[in-house]
Amino acid sequence: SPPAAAVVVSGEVAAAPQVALLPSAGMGHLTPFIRLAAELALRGCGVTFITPTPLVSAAEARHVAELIASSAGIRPLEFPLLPFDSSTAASTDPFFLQFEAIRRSASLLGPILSSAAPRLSALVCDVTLISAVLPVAAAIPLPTYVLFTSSAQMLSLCVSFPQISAASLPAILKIPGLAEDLPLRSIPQPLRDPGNLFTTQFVENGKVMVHADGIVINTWEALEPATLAALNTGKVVPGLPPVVAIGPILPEHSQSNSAGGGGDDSLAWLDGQPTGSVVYVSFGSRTALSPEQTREMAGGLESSGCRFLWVVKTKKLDKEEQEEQEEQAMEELFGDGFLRRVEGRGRVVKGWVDQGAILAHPAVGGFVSHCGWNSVTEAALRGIRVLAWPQHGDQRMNAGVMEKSGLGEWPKEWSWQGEGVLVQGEEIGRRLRGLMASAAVAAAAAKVKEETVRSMIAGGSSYSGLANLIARFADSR
Ligand code: UDP
Ligand code: G50
Repeated sequence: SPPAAAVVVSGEVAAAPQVALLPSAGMGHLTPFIRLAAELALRGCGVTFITPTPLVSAAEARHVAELIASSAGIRPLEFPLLPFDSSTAASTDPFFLQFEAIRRSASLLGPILSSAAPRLSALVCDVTLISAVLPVAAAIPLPTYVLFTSSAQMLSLCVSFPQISAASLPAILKIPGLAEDLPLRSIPQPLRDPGNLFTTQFVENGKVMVHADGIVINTWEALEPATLAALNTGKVVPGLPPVVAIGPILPEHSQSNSAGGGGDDSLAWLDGQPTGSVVYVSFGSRTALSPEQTREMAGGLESSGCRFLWVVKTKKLDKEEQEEQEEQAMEELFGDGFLRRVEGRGRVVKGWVDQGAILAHPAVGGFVSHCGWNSVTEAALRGIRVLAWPQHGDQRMNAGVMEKSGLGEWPKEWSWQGEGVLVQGEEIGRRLRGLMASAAVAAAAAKVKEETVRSMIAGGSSYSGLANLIARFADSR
């Protein structure tokens, strides 16, 4: 059906709100913005999608292009960035450097936003950019909402971290208002270094969250009830604006997410596998395992006896991966004869796959995941049990949320990046076999799915959350 031309706000018909969306770098940040754009357009909002250019990864460029081509209702707006010399920055991570490049270009946004036609009612800005963008939007003035692309648990750390001295972090962190302690080993690695670029940004962003008009978050009541309650009753930080849970932001309504899949025929392969039998293995869009750990992973999948679909990444950046010699000794990477021995029950792919469609396929029953937040939400939506193996960033905190929900298991002793310890293939195989054989986990995962779907349909908490948000956008005109 065509988008409604107007929304009803407390009995009156108001003009449709005009919302500008400003994502930052990386698929984990872009994906929820693309989904939110589609949802808002579907519910009658005018949507302007701002793209800071140039983008970091090929995947981002393809997905933005597909969004613009597919949705007539969404207006693209290019935001050309100032040149940024990253050679002296206190990080080498290409995504953190792009956060910084966008942040340093924020002043250019003023004229772009104030001259937008029709006149904007609100801006939704990625959390990684908020401290740089908020003053620019306030000067217009334009009501500004944060989209928090990770868990409520992570949001709690973000808003309370400025109060914790990064110079002397205790081994166990206590976040005000939260019952559970947070071991230092679970927070994003760069935060342990007060001089790291990510830490500087994180602290600045955390400080200004109280000044935003609202915080929109891609989680839902049933998944993180206590944390959301603590955030919304001032227990974590006093004076926080409303934290509106709208997740999981529906993948169905948006584009297929197949952009530039390069003819991957994993779905056809899944068609030939028994129901619930296949373990999908992926560490997301920006995480490569070391060659040694990749070999152990291969050993683990082989010894598990499970059917599997494994997306292998050897480089953090997809552009570098594309340049890599395709023949770069897959055999050498996995160990002699691996591909031959697992033929028929295992499939290894390189490059982009349509993860949303894979997790929705009836043949898929398990997911070895790094617990990027989008991946956790997508697994919950499908009731796919997860074996968590966080690698960096917010992933250990997300894994904790995932495990608490009952969706899966997290072997907490497994190492992550920077610890320099290999997880042995046999151990991986053992944990995976156990997870796939567990009727208890299967039942708990099915329950998570049920609660997740209920939150999204009419009358559900996230459905209402989005409706309330749109009403706020309309009010602020
Ligand atoms: N994704 C995908 N195909 C891939 C890799 C990733 O569709 O080959 C999607 C995945 O479904 C998710 C997003 O990209 O929506 C990755 O975000 P996440 O937060 O899970 O992890 P990140 O890549 O940021 O580490
Ligand atoms: C990347 C990462 C760690 C990490 C996140 C990443 C988050 C958490 C939210 O994207 O998204 C967040 C990030 C940056 C910031 C404020 C909040 O300045 O490696 O936690």
